[in-house]
Amino acid sequence: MGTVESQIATQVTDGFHLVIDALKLNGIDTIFGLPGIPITDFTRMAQAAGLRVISFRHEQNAGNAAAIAGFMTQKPGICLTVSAPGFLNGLTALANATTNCFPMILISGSSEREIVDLQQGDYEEMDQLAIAKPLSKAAFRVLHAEDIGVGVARAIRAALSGRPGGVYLDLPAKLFAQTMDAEAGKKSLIKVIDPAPKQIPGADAVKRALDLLKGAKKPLIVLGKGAAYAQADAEIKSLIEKTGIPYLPMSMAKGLLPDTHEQSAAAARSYVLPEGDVVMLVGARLNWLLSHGKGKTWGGKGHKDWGGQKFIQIDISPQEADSNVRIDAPVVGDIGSCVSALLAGIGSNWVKPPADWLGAIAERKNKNVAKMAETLAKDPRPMNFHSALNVVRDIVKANPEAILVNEGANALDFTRSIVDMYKPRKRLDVGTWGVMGIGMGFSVAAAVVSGQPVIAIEGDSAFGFSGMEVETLCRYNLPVCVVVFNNNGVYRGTDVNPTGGPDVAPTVFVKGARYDKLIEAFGGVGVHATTPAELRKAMEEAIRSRKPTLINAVIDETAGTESGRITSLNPTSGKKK
Ligand code: ADP
Ligand code: TZD
Repeated sequence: MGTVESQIATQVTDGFHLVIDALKLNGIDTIFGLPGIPITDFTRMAQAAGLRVISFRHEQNAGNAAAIAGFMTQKPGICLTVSAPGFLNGLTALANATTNCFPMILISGSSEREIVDLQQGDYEEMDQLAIAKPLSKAAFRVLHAEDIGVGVARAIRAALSGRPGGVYLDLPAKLFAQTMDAEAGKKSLIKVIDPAPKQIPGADAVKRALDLLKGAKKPLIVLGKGAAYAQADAEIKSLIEKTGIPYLPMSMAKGLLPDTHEQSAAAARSYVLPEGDVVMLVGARLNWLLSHGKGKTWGGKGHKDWGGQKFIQIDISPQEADSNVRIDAPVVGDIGSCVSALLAGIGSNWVKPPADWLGAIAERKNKNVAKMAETLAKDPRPMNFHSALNVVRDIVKANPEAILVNEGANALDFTRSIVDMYKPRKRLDVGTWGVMGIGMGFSVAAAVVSGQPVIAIEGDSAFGFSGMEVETLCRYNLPVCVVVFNNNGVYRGTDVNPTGGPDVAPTVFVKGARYDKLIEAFGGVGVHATTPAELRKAMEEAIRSRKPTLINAVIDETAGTESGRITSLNPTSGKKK
């Protein structure tokens, strides 16, 4: 190349580099994705530019990784996909991120605009922007290189501000190769200032909430995953301890305070929900996971009746209050600011809740804990959920920094109630949708983002949704210990085909499958464990060695119940046999 030509070359940038520069300028250091037309070179250039590019075997897993990275870091997790089918594969994760209030950006290449819009049949043709819109918090398309800075900035702001969510960014193939003057390109980029601005609650709203709390005889605090996301850990701990109010952690809020905390009412859940008179929700929605705030769970007579308790709701979304039942004291703002304002109002002479309320909770709790200890101490053959989880419980206790990923039905419900968490944001699970398939995507991201060991407790059905990513675990040599609770099927392995035909029942898998062999194909450690002692040894070794490990934990195939704890949500046939 001649001197003049090379000078010109150095003064030019293009779409590829502008997108990478825009992400880096905004502190993005990792991309989760899957290469192909039109983004293959983009992944190479991103890696060359120092971004960590984690490649997956299926876009849904890359998307789940991005979503949970967003939850863990308060930075939008980036998922990168190819056009149409790759985009659609990633879209489930984007919709799930929006549903769960996780900040994520799905960046997808797309095909030739003119051909797509005239529906002339391009390679991987699809109007992706239109399809993404109803499933995301916001969706943008960039057509010109000089707009990349604005496009990325808008995507980041939309993902992080207010209630976080999933954002779609459409980058047509032609954009990547567009060139522009390097200096002008640099100037066009935007470093987003204060992407998640504090939202201070109104003084009157705070006072209303405090007045209600002060008058309560049986107050209760419910911590949700919004409280975990907010990273206001010290303030929340202080609020709980200064008020002395018992609290319930929702699944992903476990560990915000150690589950062994004396004010945790988790082991007395079915007592405190109907009995409490003032309930303060902190980053938790009154959706199906809390029985919509009404019905028998809350002391109502029928399934639509209110229990009569009063609610305080702390949430960043001004539209959340009253979505299911009346909220008597909405406090709208970010959790850090809201909890700080409450703390300031509480002062130093707050009167703790009445002793009879605390005593009644302690009594139920102690009884339930003792009953559970008895069950956990049993050592049945074959191993069941309880005896296996007794091991997991000890391992997590000994390794409180480890991140626990969890999916399945029984494998989910039993793990949530048996395995105590000790630190914030260490439990990652199926979330608001109860979606299967988050397992390996969450595990990869958890290991990549935190560097800590990851333990994934997986139902055998749940594991199958993302199981191919064990290759990804091995490829990046991630310290992930996958434990497949293998009970030969969905929920359990005992259903039979009523016709007596050769097909097995719809919920049944190959009996005695050896999931441990899967990871061995890629150089990972596979272990077949049929007793708690074998499981314990294998988990200890996995944590110690930090080698990608898959333990096939054989569970009694009769042990599970239909849909775990939510069997009542199954419709029943009205037709008499
Ligand atoms: P869970 O499933 O644990 O009950 P949800 O996902 O239903 O939790 O609720 C989380 C709530 O937290 C959402 O309503 C969301 O708007 C809110 N939220 C998320 N981040 C923040 C924040 N930083 N400050 C205040 N509220 C938040
Ligand atoms: N598909 C998706 C995407 N999400 C779902 N939640 C389901 C299907 C339905 N489903 C559940 O709700 S749990 C579950 C399915 C298929 C698997 C349960 O079996 P498992 O766990 O082996 O994972 P247990 O421990 O045997 O119950």
